Amino acid sequence: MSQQDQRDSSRGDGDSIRDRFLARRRFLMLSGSVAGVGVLAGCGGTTEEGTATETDTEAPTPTSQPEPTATETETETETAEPEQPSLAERYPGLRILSPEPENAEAAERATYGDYITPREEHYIRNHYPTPDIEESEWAVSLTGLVDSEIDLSMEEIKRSFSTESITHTMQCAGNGRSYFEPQVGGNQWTFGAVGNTVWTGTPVSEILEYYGAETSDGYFLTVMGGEHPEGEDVFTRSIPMEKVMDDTLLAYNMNGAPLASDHGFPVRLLVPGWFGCNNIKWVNRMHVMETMVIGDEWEEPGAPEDGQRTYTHWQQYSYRVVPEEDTRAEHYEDIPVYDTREQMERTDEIRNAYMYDQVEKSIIAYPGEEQTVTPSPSGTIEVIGVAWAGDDAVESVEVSTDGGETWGDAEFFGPVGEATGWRQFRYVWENPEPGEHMLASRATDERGYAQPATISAPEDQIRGIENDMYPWNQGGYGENAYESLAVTCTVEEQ
Ligand SMILES: Nc1nc2c(c(=O)[nH]1)N[C@H]1C(S)=C(S)[C@@H](COP(=O)(O)O)O[C@H]1N2
Ligand SMILES: [Mo]
Repeated sequence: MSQQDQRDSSRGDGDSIRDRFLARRRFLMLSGSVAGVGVLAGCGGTTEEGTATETDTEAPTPTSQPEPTATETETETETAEPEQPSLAERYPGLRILSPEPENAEAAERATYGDYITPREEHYIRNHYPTPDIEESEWAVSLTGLVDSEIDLSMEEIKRSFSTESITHTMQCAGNGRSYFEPQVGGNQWTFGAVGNTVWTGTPVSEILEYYGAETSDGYFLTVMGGEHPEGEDVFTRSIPMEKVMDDTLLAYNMNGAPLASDHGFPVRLLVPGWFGCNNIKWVNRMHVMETMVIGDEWEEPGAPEDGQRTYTHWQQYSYRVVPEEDTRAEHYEDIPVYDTREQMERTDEIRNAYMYDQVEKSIIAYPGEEQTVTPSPSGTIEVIGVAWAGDDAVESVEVSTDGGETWGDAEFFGPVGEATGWRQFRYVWENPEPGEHMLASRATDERGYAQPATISAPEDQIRGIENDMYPWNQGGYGENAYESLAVTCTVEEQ
């Protein structure tokens, strides 16, 4: 069955939830009571039917939009939409990289002094404008290797299955990209595209089991976002079934509150411990399959123009460790190991690692960059920060107060949650000398993998972490060298 046929068959039955939504929407339209109906989705992930359609005038406009129907235009002019506060007004703790699409990171290192990152300080990474979605109109379709293809309403997702919470350190794979030399393209994230929050939602495993999906190891759940403007690649990731069945959620709640639109309202995928890109926002389709999305079948259907990669772009071309010498990443149907660090150890089998499970990393929150600090009455300075290693636990953190020459052990403090949330650390710096110092932190995970010192040069052409160097790569992904996050501070005379 081709992908197109599968989509068509998922729309075929006369009384699907989607049909009921359409009927209700039509009714509301006719009765004139529809006000700012959000994106009409649950459309089996098609690109032919508009997704990011009705945005108000203040909201970012997609680069290309489907023609609005007469009815929609009338409805829009009749309804005065309330003005949306700007990104900066909504998130005072963020440094804005681009207002449209919204990209912003934590502005201060002080964000990394707390266990839970408040919403106002959690980074935002969008490839396309944030869609304006009406929860009651939204559906997530389940297609592919399942007993019956269906559309799930938000009500069913929330109420028909169990509810679970998990702490997850989410980091954009591009965090630290600005430290690559020579510079690579894309948003120049420094340290701030990472945050630790509590996510609540439905275990995807329960949904898959209930609808008779193929859930054996080796299969994939390909998950798609519904916000791409017409003609743009669908934000799609293929998540290995082992991980899906282990702890992946369809999350609708962040830090105990409903998701903000920017973070994926009404529902996003939450892949604990894995790089941000896997955590698809505004999910509208989940497709069970034997391989990752790859090849023509996933590029042509629905591709409005030549050169469009539709479903494969964000899985196969982007989010890969591509050294200077490669023209592009090698595409695979499956790989023998998913952990990103382990992929980078097996570069004979996996030429360009995929950004899945996050690599070990840490950041100092205090003292901050260029900060002048005064020792305590007993003559010490407490260095604090956080460390994480994807879905592996952090084993230890060391701190250097002389730019990496010598190291001392830090100790953990603060709440202990799942391994997928970060750990807070403190290091008591005894008898700091007045003057300037360079501080660094180095995390080691439970498998013994430690942060390297530096980023390699492109000429090194390395594909994994070698000789204490993180591989320079064309996309600037996965950076975790401790020197790039070192802070310079000045100790004052007591
Ligand atoms: N549909 C969709 N999902 C998406 C993205 C996107 O652009 N579209 N960006 C991804 C990337 S690259 C990251 S790092 C995280 C960011 O999540 P946040 O904005 O909630 O921090 O969302 C991921 N999910
Ligand atoms: Mo990202």
